[in-house]
Amino acid sequence: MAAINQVVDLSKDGEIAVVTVNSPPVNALSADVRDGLAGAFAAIAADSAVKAAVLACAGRTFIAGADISEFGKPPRGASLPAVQDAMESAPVPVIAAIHGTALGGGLEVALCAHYRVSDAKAKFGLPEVKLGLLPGAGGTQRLPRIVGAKKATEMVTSGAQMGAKDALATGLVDEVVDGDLTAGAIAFARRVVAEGRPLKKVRDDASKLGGDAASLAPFFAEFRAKNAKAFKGFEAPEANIKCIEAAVALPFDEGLKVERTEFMKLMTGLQSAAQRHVFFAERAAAKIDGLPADVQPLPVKKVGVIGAGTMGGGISMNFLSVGIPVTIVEMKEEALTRGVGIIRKNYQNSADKGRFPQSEVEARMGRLTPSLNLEDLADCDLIIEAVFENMAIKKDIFGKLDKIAKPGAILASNTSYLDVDEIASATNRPEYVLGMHYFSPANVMRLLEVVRGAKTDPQVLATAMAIGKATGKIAVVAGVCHGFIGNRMLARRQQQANLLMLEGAAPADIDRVLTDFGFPMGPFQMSDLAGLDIGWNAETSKGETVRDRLCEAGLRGQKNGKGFYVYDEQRNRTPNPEALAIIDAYAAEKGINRRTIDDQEILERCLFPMVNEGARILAEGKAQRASDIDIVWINGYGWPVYRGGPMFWAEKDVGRDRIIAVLEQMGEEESPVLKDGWK
Ligand code: TC6
Repeated sequence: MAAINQVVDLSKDGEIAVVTVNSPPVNALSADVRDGLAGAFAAIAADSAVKAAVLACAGRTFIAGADISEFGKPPRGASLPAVQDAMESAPVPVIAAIHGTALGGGLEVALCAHYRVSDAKAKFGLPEVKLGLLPGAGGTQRLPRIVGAKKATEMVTSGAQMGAKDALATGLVDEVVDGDLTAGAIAFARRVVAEGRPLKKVRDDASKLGGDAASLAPFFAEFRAKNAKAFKGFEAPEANIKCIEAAVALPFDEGLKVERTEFMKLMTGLQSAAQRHVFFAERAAAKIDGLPADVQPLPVKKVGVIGAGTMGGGISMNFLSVGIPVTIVEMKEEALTRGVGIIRKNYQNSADKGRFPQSEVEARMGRLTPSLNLEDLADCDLIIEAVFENMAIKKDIFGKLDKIAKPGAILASNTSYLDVDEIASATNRPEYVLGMHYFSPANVMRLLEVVRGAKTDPQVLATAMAIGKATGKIAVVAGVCHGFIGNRMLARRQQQANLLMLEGAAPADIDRVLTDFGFPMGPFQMSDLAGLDIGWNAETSKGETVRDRLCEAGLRGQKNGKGFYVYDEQRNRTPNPEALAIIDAYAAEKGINRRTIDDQEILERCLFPMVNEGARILAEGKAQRASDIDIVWINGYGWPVYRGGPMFWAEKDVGRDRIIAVLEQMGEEESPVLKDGWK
């Protein structure tokens, strides 16, 4: 085997050349890989003994895309189009041998081979839209020429992957190989040569597009309308659709020009920068600062959950769904039966929607052991407490658990605000105690704040992070402080929203400004959804806050159809005049001078203090890195992913100077980290 460079090899099996990319972890198309491929295909073109070439990859996957870490940097090495051209116009047939995931630029390279073969597990996709981009290396022009414009539109706007079976059916691959893939690809290449099959170029065949511009126009219109809600705020889906329209309407090279123009617009825009930031931020979040490299997570084979309410039930489902048995404990039979019933109902709903077969509902429920006895948690490796937010109750439970749980078992609290160190102090094993803060609904929301106590053992922390990942969560490490990362910042937004409301902004306007920004819901819609009376007590209510007065007037939110809004049977909402009158009267009584407040002030006052709080969290070391804060807000609170999270937005969109200026006007002291910046 001859090395073209350190990441690409060229070898020969008789008259068949084999080009192998070996660039861990995912064979991304870095400058070195592009240079290596360019060198290999130049050598192949110059070697008259070569009759066909196979392009394969070593390691876990075929090329998984362009190297995202190179984006935005000065170009280096051979260009991707040059590499693709060298393959497509090679004098001999080129066969791509695909395993793992052929994604983005990886699939676009494979589409320049004359034939494609794969193993049975291979997956294919153009996920650029998730990075705020479009497949800018011909993917929007070549893919529809194989799978049809309709299927291609779905794939490029969702980033969804296609399995080998469908790839074979659509002609995206020519053969699915059993056994050794490279050997199978070489055998395939020999057949192509022996049969004198043509050098098929995807670009030349428009027969599978599935229609022309006129006949497909209704499809595109419908597709846009159907997905308007999902695409709201994002620039990339529309740009992707435009390119597929160009593939249908224009000759190949003209279509490529449209693709290039649209790609460059996205690539130089803020949305893609934000979404690329999120890609790396998600992966960075899994890394724990200061953890010895050799720390291995402890095995978690059985989980205990205390509390069968909404949180406890949702938390249990995460484990049951991935095959881990759960013992769920409640105090009263009735609450236990109700909680278990809700878990079954949720699974049944999923089965009814066709997400998995009925047998899976039974398999998952079969892993659940309901109990009224804490002692039944004695053999659990991880026990998560999800009861009422009350320190005395939690300490009592942890004291008991300490005696019941086996040595080495991890004791976690799902508290959203309370001091995890104080909870740990109720045990003789504080090193085995931490917070695992889930977000409701806990079986759906991806965020998990893992709260590291002062004494939490590194291995225990690593275990909580690993089990979070294994159950499909994005886990972020937080330090002990009131509300941890997410709720601590949310409190600042809520505080400003309440002040704005008293100073004259209508709740519906505050909600509108935040939903226009990209949040799925504003703070007052959220209060109505959660219930205005959460944590409110009729007996002790003294009418001191607007919330007290709304509750005293019988306004409870969505549950009784009236809160800040009134709701009809379809849950359509309109501002509630009764609530507005209560707010007016309250403000008058407090002597607040009400005024008209513009949208910019609403937005800045709601979000800038949050950013400041994020900076304080960083200064105190309660978050490991600014990007972790972004991940918390995107995955737990609906921050729009195309704005990259609050810290990214502050730094790259608004600018820290503007934030500092507004905070100063508001009379709020800025964190020094906000002044100095963060990494
Ligand atoms: C494109 O192709 C555009 C073309 C337009 C033409 C110009 N680049 O996810 P994992 C790193 S856009 C650089 O944990 P898995 C990742 O950061 C691209 N680095 O592994 C991590 O590094 P760390 C279209 C990348 O097995 C490590 O690899 N392609 C890239 O769970 C392991 O990653 C995509 O969007 C990359 N392209 O999943 C595919 N990909 O260890 C994006 C990964 O230092 N990638 N890394 O933290 C994926 O979806 C997944 O990584 C996976 C493997 C399914 C390939």
